[in-house]
Amino acid sequence: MRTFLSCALCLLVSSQVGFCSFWTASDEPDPEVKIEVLFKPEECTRKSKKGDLINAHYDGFLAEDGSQFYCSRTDKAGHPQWFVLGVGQIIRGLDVGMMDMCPGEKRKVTVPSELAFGEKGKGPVPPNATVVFEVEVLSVSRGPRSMEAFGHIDLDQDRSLTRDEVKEYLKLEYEKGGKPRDDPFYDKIIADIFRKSDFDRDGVISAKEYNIYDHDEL
Ligand SMILES: [Ca+2]
Ligand SMILES: [Ca+2]
Repeated sequence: MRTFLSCALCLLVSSQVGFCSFWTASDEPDPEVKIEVLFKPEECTRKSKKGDLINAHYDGFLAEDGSQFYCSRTDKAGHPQWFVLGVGQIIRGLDVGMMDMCPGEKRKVTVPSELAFGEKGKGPVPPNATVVFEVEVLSVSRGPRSMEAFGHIDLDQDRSLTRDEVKEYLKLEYEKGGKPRDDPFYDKIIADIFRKSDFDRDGVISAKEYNIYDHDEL
């Protein structure tokens, strides 16, 4: 049975391909997603692209009456959310609407229902609702999901990733970017990655689990 807790919803329901599965319908950017840039930092170190690991806040509103149905700043203890961009971990409209964003950038993204919660709606989102997200990207880093990256992460080359292997990889990536972080920082990302990717909960991410969305990069 599919369980969708709230609208945090699709955004966080990466392991359940179902409600979110309409993202596979097309890989073309959809002209119906409307993007307004609210703030763009002067310096842009890296622009988000498919497969990147993103850390962001997003607030969700109904276009019809402006009522708020999700707020990442107060829900989930106010932690910004981690997700991989462009692979169906978030609603299709945001996968499209959050491309090419710089760390620090803020956007207002208006998403038609067919690229959001569809004709059924979800929780507080009624059927056929256009939704508006105000998103703020906090960090953009190279995502875990390419088989090339898998090979780099898998230090002992046994075709599965342990937490230690993932941690080593993240450390290297952040050090390369000139921003080494402390252990709790990495542990939080790793917990999130394993929650979303270790489908059989055996404590390692197999090549199949790792690459479940990325058929086009095989
Ligand atoms: Ca390994
Ligand atoms: Ca596993």
